[in-house]
Amino acid sequence: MRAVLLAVAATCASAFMAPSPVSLSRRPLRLSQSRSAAVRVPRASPVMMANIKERTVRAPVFDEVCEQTGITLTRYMMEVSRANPELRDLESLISGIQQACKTISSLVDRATITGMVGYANGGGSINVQGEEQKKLDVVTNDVLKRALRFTGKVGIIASEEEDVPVFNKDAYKVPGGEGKYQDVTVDIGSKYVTVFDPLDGSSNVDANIPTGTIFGVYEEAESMENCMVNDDSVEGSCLLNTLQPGDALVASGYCLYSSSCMFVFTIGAGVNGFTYDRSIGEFVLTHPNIQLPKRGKIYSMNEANRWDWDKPLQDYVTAIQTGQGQTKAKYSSRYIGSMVGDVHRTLLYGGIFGYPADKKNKDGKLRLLYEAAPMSFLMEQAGGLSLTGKTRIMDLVPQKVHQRVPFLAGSYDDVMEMRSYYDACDDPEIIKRCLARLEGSAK
Ligand code: AFP
Repeated sequence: MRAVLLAVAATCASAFMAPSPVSLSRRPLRLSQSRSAAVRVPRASPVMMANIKERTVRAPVFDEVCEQTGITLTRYMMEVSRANPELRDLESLISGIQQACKTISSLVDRATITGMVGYANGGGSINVQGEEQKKLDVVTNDVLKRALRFTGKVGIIASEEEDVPVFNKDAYKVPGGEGKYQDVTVDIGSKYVTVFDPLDGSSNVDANIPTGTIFGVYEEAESMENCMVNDDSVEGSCLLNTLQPGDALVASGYCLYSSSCMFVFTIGAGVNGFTYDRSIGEFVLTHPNIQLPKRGKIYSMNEANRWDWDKPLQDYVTAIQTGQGQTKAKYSSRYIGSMVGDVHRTLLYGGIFGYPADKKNKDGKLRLLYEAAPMSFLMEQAGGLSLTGKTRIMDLVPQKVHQRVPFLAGSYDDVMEMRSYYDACDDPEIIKRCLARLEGSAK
């Protein structure tokens, strides 16, 4: 088990001291080894922390490749489970997610033909975050829930479109069975907790702009038996099992619905990208071992919020726009407004993408559990870095399912350069926010 509490406490400590060097290892990634007495540790339960393990995942080996199909995602996962028997159950889980992605890809493709555009229920369907749900938000959530249920490996799900984490109770109802539940739903002893945003960027979908599904997979914690169907304590126990830090992720990834459909994911042994080949109905490995360039020339943020950003971030962006940053290059700007698309471009081209804190949204917009943490795992696995501004996102223990967090991620050197502006800043308000997040008192 990792001494993550020390790490999380340390990352903010350097708000009070000179910046320290960062070294990249698989995990844990430490931003600073020093600890300030002024920093208290977050309120983390044993359940939250129990699943942070040092894992050694063996990358699959492919002795022979079919010329017609290449390496499919299905075969990739077969080889993963051959090389790592302890990850056997992940094979069916990823298979369920890839199946859901194919279905969602088709739903998104055909939305204007089938009438699946616009708001759910003709408008007025609001999710727990106060956002109006699109028809596709509702349908894609259902598709993923069912696909995960069919794997038999997923106990709890937490979704952007669900108010609280659930044992997927509704999904277990027998169709037409008047509220009856199916008997065999989850294999005992092989349950995972899955978090997801079924259709991120859905406000863009009617305009044919890229969207995506984001997912993260955690191992169940020991106390999971309490989180059973028809158990009164279901909610509290499910919640406890779901609030795990990014460092406990077993797998994470996204599916991008764009000019082609891509499945990009990590199981902690690098990042691999698969493109959907509709002619054979399979995702095929097209982007093996994605490595983020150490530096990029692109920044990607919603600049309409610029005047409300933290001063250090404003100064950093001004520097890279005007060629006064560390590289002396003038950076270019790209912003889709769909996180999966913006992260995908950043993974391939480098640079920095973010949704930072601003005066109105002190914790930014993106959600820690099912957006920021899974994407941070990918960024780090591809050699990049992902911070709130100062703090490593993978260290943060979520206090709420839909908790928001500032997110600034991408090329290692670019993100470190951005951080140096925060390191040099002694604004008490920024330091207070940083500490609150680490202590777990942030909303
Ligand atoms: P929607 O899912 O409501 O379209 O929001 C998308 C998103 O959460 C994320 O994908 C984007 O990075 C971010 O919002 C864009 O937000 P702004 O429109 O405020 O720039």
